[in-house]
Amino acid sequence: MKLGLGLYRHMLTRENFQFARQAGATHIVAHLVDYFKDAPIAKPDQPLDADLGWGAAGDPNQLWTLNELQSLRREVNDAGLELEAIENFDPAHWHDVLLDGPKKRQQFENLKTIIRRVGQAGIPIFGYNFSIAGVCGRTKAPVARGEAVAVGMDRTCDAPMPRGMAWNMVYDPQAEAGNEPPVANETLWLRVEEFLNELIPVAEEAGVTLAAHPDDPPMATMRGQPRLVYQPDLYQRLIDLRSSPANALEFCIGTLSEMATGDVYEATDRYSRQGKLAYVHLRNVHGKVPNYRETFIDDGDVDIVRVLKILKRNEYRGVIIPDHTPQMTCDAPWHAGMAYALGYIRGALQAIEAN
Ligand SMILES: [Mn+2]
Repeated sequence: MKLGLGLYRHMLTRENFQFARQAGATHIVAHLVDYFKDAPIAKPDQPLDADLGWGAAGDPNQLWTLNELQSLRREVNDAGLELEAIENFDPAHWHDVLLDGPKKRQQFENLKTIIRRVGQAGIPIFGYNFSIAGVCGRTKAPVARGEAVAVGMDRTCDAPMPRGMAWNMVYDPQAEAGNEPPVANETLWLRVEEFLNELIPVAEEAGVTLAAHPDDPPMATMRGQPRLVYQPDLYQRLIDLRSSPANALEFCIGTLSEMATGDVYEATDRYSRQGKLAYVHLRNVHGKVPNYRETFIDDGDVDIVRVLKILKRNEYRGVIIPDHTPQMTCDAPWHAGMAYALGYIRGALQAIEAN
């Protein structure tokens, strides 16, 4: 198993690559979507939202270029690390794939172009989250150990999603007034099936594995919109929609533990045994939707060492990243939190691998 660090777009710097190496990581997972473009505060740790979401989506006419991807990989390699994955499409490039809107055909071509370029740049995995409302409805409070500020959920989120929004970002600020009408859960499954049928053959040819993140928070609906993977069993349905090594999972332990049903250890065993884990998000939480909070890695409901032992037993050899952590009280709250999680995971891996 390999230790990695996930970095948001504004954090893709030489200094942060060095930080990752110093903490024992060998791999980087990079976000290219700029969640923080309109952020009221400079460089927050992870996007939180009011009803209006994280902010503006990117430029619909500007896909990430091959040159941009190659340069990023070169910078990561120059720092002595590997670029394992790009995480998330920009809603500007695929909102009508999620919403089944008029630009769907054109946007499928966007996604195929991106996957081909990612393959050409030698980046093996692309993580995605097939979600209409996206990661929304979470709050932040000093509720982790030692009053560390952490993200959580304390109530359901039913505020309807305005038109012009998808995946918790605004792709059309000029959209007509009103809300995006809710669709049936089975309609969403038809959409993801079409997505897989369009994208998986391209991913196979490009040598890229598509990796699905479960819905975070894993509620059956958010903002009145259905969710896809909000119970561990639903991951199986997604895998079975299209059988391919390129149809895999961005396996998020924290989200699985937040789920109202199922068992995180059973799910880890089931999907790692099938060889379906493209990479792992490893974080800890306390509680379940709609009442949970993220915790330090050694302090939540999940026995992290037990999870790692299951992964080892099933011969998982991929990358593990800390996902999110509470903010530590110091001049570098994000970095301190990540260094703590990376050190913990590295120590646990060394102890497990030695046996
Ligand atoms: Mn995650």
